[in-house]
Amino acid sequence: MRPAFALAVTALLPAVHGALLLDLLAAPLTVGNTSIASSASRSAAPVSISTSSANDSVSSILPTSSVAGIAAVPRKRAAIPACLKTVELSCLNLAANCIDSVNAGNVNTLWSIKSCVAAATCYGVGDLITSVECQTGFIVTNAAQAALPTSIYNGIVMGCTSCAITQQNYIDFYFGQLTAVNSANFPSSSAVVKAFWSVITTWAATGSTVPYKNFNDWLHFSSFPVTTITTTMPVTTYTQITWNPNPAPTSGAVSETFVKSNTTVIIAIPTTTTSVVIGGTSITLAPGGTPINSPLPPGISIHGATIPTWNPNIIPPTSVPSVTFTAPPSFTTIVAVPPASNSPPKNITGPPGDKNSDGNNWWLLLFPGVIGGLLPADIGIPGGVKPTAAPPPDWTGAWTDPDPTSSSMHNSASASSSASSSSSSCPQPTGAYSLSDDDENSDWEDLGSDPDRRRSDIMTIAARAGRSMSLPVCGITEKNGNLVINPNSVSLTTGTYYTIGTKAAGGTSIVLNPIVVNSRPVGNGPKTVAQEHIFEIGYIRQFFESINDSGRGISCTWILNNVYNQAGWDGQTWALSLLQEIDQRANMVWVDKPMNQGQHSKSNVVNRNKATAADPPQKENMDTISDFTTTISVNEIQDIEYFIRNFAALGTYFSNTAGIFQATALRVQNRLAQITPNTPDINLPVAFNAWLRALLPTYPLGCTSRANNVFNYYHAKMITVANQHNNGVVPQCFPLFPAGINPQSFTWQNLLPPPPTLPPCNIPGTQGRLQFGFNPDGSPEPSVTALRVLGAGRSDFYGLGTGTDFTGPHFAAESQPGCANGAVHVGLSDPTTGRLPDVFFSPQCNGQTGKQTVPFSFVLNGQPLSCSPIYTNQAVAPGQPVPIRVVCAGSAAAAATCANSLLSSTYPTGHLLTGPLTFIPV
Ligand SMILES: *[C@@H]1O[C@H](CO)[C@@H](O)[C@H](O)[C@H]1NC(C)=O
Ligand SMILES: *[C@@H]1O[C@H](CO)[C@@H](O)[C@H](O)[C@H]1NC(C)=O
Ligand SMILES: *[C@@H]1O[C@H](CO)[C@@H](O)[C@H](O)[C@H]1NC(C)=O
Ligand SMILES: *[C@@H]1O[C@H](CO)[C@@H](O)[C@H](O)[C@H]1NC(C)=O
Ligand SMILES: CC(=O)N[C@H]1CO[C@H](CO)[C@@H](O)[C@@H]1O
Repeated sequence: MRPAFALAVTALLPAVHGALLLDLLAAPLTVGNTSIASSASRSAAPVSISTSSANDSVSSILPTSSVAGIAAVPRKRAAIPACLKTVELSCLNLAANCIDSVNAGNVNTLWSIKSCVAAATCYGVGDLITSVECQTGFIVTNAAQAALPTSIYNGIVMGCTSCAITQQNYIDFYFGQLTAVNSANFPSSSAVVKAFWSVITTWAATGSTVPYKNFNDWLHFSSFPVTTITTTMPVTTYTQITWNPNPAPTSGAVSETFVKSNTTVIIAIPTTTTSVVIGGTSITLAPGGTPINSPLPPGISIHGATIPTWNPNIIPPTSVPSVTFTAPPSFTTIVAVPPASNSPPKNITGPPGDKNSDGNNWWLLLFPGVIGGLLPADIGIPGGVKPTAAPPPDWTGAWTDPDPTSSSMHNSASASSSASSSSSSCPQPTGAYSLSDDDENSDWEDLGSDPDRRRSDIMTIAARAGRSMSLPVCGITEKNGNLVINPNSVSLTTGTYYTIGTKAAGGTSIVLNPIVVNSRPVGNGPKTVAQEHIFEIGYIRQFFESINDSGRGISCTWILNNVYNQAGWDGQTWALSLLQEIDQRANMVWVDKPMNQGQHSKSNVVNRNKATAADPPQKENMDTISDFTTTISVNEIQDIEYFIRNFAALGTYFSNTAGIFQATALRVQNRLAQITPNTPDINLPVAFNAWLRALLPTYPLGCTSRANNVFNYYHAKMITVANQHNNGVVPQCFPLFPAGINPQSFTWQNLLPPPPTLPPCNIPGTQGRLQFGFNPDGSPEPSVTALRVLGAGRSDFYGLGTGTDFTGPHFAAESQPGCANGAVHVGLSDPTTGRLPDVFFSPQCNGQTGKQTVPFSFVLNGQPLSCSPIYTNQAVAPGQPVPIRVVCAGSAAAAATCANSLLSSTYPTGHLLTGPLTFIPV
């Protein structure tokens, strides 16, 4: 070993002023006119991101009138129980009324809503805002809230504007608000309310009373929202109960008397299924004596039997301490269940004007949580079960639904559902397509990602630039204000429009046509055609979530330090570069909404939701089909058929856009290949390709099984509706119903970019030294300074250099003066001082992974080089390391010829090093 002669690669860089290429010393600075390679072949040049012109998406981004079918537009609706914390019940009623009352227009003027002010005092300001956020999906902050209006303050202090709030003022206000919201629960004692007030006076520290300024401060600063919970309105579930409308003998009766004109038949109450003949007519009786299978024949009566009455009440969830009652548009009351069988029932009053079928607007809640009396028809109980009636099995003849509203209850919010068409001819499909999203797809990217247009509802809170990308598992969220946002608005104008034709054309076709258009097509009407990213922005999130899982152990710290917060070759973060690789016109098409990401069928496949036969895509909308005649139902059925046809064509859509998907995935993969992490924990482009290779095979079956599930569910629903309302007949107006579908599949392999052929060992981020070979005395000749394996943006080789990434000094080549045989000189070059052809690094891993001491090749223009390093024996100064000049060529013989000629002409006291170039990780 001769450590004194070992080479300090980087140490020499500054010493050789202006050098472009260092062997370990000195290539003259201006190497110009090299014959090695075309300088255009430099693959490591920063990639400029082409963006569309900044103004062409404006029209599609401005908030416009309400957009049918965009689920994120919050609707005014009754309080969602899951958005409320558990708290004293009078307070809970105030909080429920408050969040009932919030909408897009008043989300930043909460303190202009009296019930919100009252609720804040008992529920906490921050927790109330959290509940508002949960209810509305808005981002809400204390700071954005307008001041408490003096009109409300005046009401609290009984008109004495300059007075501070006294405890008695507060108690009066609190009880006044409970009365105003029609609370079913009041505090058990005034001590409860005094305790609420005491918390406020302690905070304000203004004595026993609190002036306006301090109370207003309390509303703004006393506490802040905690992590937002988001939830969706629990859907009332429905249970079918078979309904036999025939009279039944009273309980305890021992005989049953049938009368038909002058004939009377008396039998003992049967204990088995029995037939009885009255005046020539046969009736079948169930055990207990109730006639079954068909209506009691005309002219026959059963003395003393009781005609059953249908109880349409929703059945509250069992074993709950309180029951929530809601009514559209904004009525919520939460009522404690009476604690014991001898407790008095709770008498609940519905919203003003609401009446049940007895003409009352009150009902009772009895122990242990059952309803007494009749609920008005529009009252809902979240988590409750709504019974619907169905004819008993084997029933023939007339059957009347005892509660015809129940099967159309699902439409409860739309009061206009009674517009009916009495025409017996088939209703023509209308142009509008208006199925709403499946809830699971609506906010799948934390309000970022792939929306056709930005969410206009958010813009009242914070104006936003282009599309964005989140990674909630690592805290990259809208709420945290650190979404990755494309500053450029990218909008498709001229592009391909994929469509199976309009809904109005009807029919059963699932032929997908690509049509080139110059701007957003009309499709099925305004806002029914979206510009979609074929390769979704959300895949970046899915990929990083997958490598952040416990199995792989890549931490958020790693992901943030090396990707999300790390500047890349062009100075912007890698995360933004990845977003911009996707958010490009080349990756966008026009497509009808039913096919679109963020809306319908493709979302279900990409998000891997709605995957079962019992819960197929658009289940909630299909559940609302209630008849074959009302305009609402007919339009809905036609929408469903159109949706199913689009779903059946989804495989073809994937297939036709596979090239776009693959090219975009490849851009992402190559961009990941540019990254040099601080530590070599994962090979990003390789992991990305493997992740896609595991994901994409789920897509073909994801398309066909969901399409079949949704059709089958639709088919069954249509039969149910026919049995209930149309004597079992589905009108021949819905062509897909009898025709069925044959969903299309596709070849997932066409979407997958070629896997990188990168060496499996010594991946980017690995540090180490070189060993140039052996001296004649057998001693190895290593480099002194550590080098780093670099992501070079290629799918085949890495870079090797001394910087933190490939924009820093790394190996490059120039022609070797004095050698006519095409040999090159390989050394370190700083790309910022000049451009030379890159030399890449190819360790011979022999199947091994991790850090490995292995031979390697330098690679130029895709060809491995043979090298013949020269120990020059010419230190720049006494005591300094001796430079090694690495001479390489396409063959070992050519390299040796050149090296020997240099040795005799330039380095007479030097010698050649023999043996392989070896990389030694540290
Ligand atoms: C490169 O070659 C061109 C013509 O071949 C010559 O004019 C120029 O001076 C050369 N530059 C250097 C740095 O040798
Ligand atoms: C967009 O910008 C171009 C050039 O700046 C201009 O000609 C065009 O009218 C603009 N389009 C819109 C919709 O403003
Ligand atoms: C019952 O009335 C029918 C005619 O309605 C008659 O033919 C029959 O004889 C009557 N039977 C008795 C027992 O009176
Ligand atoms: C419930 O209250 C209403 C008035 O709010 C009253 O008319 C009704 O009789 C009460 N019902 C019972 C059972 O107490
Ligand atoms: C889903 C998952 O495993 N997430 C992990 C991501 O990494 C952080 C640590 O940085 C973990 O806390 C998360 O659990």
